[in-house]
Amino acid sequence: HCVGIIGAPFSKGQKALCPSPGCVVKDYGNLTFEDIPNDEPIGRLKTPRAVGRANELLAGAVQKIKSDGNTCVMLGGDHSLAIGSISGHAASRHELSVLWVDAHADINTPLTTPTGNIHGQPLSYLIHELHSKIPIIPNFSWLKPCVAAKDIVYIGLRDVDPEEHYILKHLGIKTFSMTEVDRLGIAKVMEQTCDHMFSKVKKPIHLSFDIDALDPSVSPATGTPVAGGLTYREGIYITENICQTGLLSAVDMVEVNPKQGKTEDEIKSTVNAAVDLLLGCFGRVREGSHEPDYQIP
Ligand code: DIR
Ligand code: MN
Ligand code: MN
Ligand code: MN
Repeated sequence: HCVGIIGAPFSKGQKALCPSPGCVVKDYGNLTFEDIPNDEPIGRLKTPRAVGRANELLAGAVQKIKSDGNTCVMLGGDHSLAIGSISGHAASRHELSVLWVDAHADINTPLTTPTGNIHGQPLSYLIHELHSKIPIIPNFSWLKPCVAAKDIVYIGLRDVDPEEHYILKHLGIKTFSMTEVDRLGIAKVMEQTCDHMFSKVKKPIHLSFDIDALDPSVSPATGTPVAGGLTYREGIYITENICQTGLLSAVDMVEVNPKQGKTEDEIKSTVNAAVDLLLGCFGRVREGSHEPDYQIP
């Protein structure tokens, strides 16, 4: 099978990486997002038209990669891009499981958002159960909710707004905050994540990985770092484990932002972590590996 990579250098809702895993990689290039003049806020929502248009473009690109039969890797860009990535993925697959690895819940609605930033809202636009809470927004008319609350699992939460916390509880969404990671350890968290995702039918998995899920000591070059995050090893364990399910169908790697790095080392560490997480998604294992036909010379 082949991995299709799409670059989405877009940051209005809040670098291209080149992994070389043991699989075929097809580069679908970078999307170009035109500027939208006079993109005035609507209520608190910032740059809604640009975000809507960018996600419409991205949804089409992801749908194409999936219809080509490839696993899709979307390199962001901020997490508002999950709106297009998950929509495009869902358009070619009946139902998805979404694993959201993030310090934040990103489930504010346009009415609950404290900041107006759409990177804090993508899940509310995507979840069937919240459909009635989403107002009409210009350039979002193409969007239809496509995931069920029961098909979402979070790992890494540690900065959740009160309104978001209510929504998570109200919809009964499965969450493993950093408290559960501390209590259970990452191996049990992944066991329970898989139990939850595979309780009925085995749906394709959409992994939406916000690099700020990792501790800022590992990935400082990101817009909204939060102390007390996943270690590098916990992050890699998540990706190795998801790879093993054989159901990984699309990955977002988002909020990697070299411009937020204070030093070259901060940027390197962040990008390096993102690359290693992606390699984990596509079969790199820490025990090492070899070709099936290898012989000792
Ligand atoms: C906050 C912060 N909950 C918001 N969210 C962030 O803006 O909705 N998401 N930083 O990445
Ligand atoms: Mn996020
Ligand atoms: Mn985040
Ligand atoms: Mn974000």
